[in-house]
Amino acid sequence: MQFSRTPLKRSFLTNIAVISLVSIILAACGGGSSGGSTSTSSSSSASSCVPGSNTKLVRPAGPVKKVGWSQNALDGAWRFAEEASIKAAAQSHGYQLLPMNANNSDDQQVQDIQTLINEKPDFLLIDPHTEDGEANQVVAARKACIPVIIVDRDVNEQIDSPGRDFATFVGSDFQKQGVLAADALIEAMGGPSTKATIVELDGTTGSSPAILRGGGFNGELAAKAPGIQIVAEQTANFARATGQQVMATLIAQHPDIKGVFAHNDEMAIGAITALKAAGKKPGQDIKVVSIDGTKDATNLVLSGEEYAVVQSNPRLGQLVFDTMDKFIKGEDLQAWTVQPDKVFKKADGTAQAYLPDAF
Ligand code: GYE
Repeated sequence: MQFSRTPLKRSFLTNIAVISLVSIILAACGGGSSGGSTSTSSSSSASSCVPGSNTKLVRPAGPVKKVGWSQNALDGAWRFAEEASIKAAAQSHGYQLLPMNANNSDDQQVQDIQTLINEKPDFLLIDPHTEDGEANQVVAARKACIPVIIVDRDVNEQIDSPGRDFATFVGSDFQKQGVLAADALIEAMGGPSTKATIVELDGTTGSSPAILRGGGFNGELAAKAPGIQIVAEQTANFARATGQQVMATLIAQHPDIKGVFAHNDEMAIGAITALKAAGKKPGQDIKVVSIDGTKDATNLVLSGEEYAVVQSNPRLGQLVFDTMDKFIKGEDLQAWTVQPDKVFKKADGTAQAYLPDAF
C-alpha cells in the first residue's frame, strides 16, 4: 500500500471515537445534550458572525436561498449522476444552486471555492478533488461565516474538523467498500487459501476514495487471503482511457495475474478492454472487481466479464439537502452522515435486480 494515511481513518470505530471525544468535551463545557453530535451548541448564528475572524461553525441567520456547489469534476457516469441528483434536490427544496466544476484540478477548485465564498452564499457544498487540495478553503469558508457540508469525498480532517469547519460529511463508507471488494475478489479467485497474483488500479492520488478504498481492500486481503499478492499498484485517475493504458502495460509485465481490483468502474471497463486486447479472457482466467455501480459495469457483471461491482451510490442530493435542512433548523448532526452501499454479482441475482437503477 503506497498510502501513508491509516486505512481505518473513516471507519465507524474512528467516528464513534471522535464523536465520543467531542461529547466528552461538550459535556465538560456544560453544553451538548445529545451524544454523537458535533455541530451543536458551539455553532452560533451567521447574523452575529464577523466575517474574517470567525472561529466557529455558524448556522444561517435567515431563510436559506443561495447554495454554492463546488464539484471536483464532471467526467463520467458517477459524477453526472451525482450532479443531477444535487441539482434536482436543490430545486425540490427551493434553493438557488451556484454550481462550479473544477475539472479534476485542485488549483481550479481552490479558485472555484473562493469565487463561491465571494458570492456570499447561505450554505456551501464542497465535493473535494483531494483530501489536502481544498482543505484550506473549508477553513476560509468558516472564517467567512459560511456553513459547509462536505459531500462525497472527504477533506483532510487534521486541517478541517466536523463541528468547527464543516457541519457534516455526507457520503459513502469508502473503507468498507474496499473491504467488500476484497471479499468479492477473494471469493472469485477460489477462496482465502488461494495463491495467486493480482494488480490494483488506484483512483486519483490523494483523494479520499482512493486512500480509503485502497486501505480497506489491502487490509482485508492481507488479513483474509495472504496468499493473494498485489504485484503492481498504479493510479489510473478514475478514468476509463487511463485504466486501459495502464492495464495494457501491467498485463505485459505481469501476464500471469489472476485478478484485478479497480477503485472505480470506469478504470475496470478500460482494464477489461486491455485484457481482451492482450488475449486474456476476463471473467474466466482473470477476475475483475470494481466500485461504483454504473450501468456499463453492471452489464459487464451480467455478461460474466466482471465478477462483482460494489455500489457507491452517487445519488446523494436528497440526503445532502435533508441534512442541511436539519442543520438550518438547529438540529445536531453526526460528524459523518453515511450512505449505505451493497454488492452486485451475477450468481446471486443482485446485479440483475439492480440494473434498472444503475446510472
Ligand atoms: O468512485 C468515481 C468518481 O468520489 C466516490 O469519484 C467518488 C468517485 C467515484 O470519479 O467514479
